[in-house]
Amino acid sequence: MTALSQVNLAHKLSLYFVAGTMNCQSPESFREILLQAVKGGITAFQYREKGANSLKGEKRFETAMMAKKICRDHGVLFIVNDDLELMKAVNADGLHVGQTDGSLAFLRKETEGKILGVSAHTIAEAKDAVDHGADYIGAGPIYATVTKPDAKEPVGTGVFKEFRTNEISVPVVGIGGISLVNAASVIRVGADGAAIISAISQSEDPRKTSRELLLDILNAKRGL
Ligand code: 3NM
Repeated sequence: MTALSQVNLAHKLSLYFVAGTMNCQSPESFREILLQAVKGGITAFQYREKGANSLKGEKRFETAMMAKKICRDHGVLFIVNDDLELMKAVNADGLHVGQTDGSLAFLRKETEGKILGVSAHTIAEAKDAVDHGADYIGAGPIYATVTKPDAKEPVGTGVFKEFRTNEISVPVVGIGGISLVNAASVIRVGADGAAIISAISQSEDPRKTSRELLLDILNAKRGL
């Protein structure tokens, strides 16, 4: 990826909503929540259909297609979590994988021309991901989270500075426990974006929350 497109990607990852139907009150409410989040100004969306009560097969495919259309209609980046076949089937903008989701060398080859994001909890994992051609890193959990049952211990906000001083040059987004309370601080300490599940999916007003998150994040990026 060129330096210029890295700057663009860092901007497109500013407010990164992550969700599957199981993160919403019902599978039916998923569409409305995504639509509201998009109207509120999310810049990227990751379709993460995972764990208990997640959709499989045709329903999963149809939901991904619907989500992609909403994102494309509004210029929002559309990334699929940990499902290479689904990413290809819906022609998403990219794939996001964790540390146990397969060989990065293989995944990088299979996602040629697409964005590849990798979750990293340590500097060694982040370096390995960049060495394998990851386009961005998801660092977390930054704060404690109840959304991911198998989440590791929080790494804290020092991780962004640590990654930068260790030559991680690709954009880095924080994930885990990020909400209106702390999104700006995550940016101020060096994150390029905030990846968020519950603060948007569980909000009483996902559009308003997304709008407020975006303003906080963009202001923090401008040093305001
Ligand atoms: N990945 P919330 S933490 C999906 O540490 C995910 O890699 C994490 O949910 C990681 O915004 C997490 O509700 C859950 O805290 C984020």
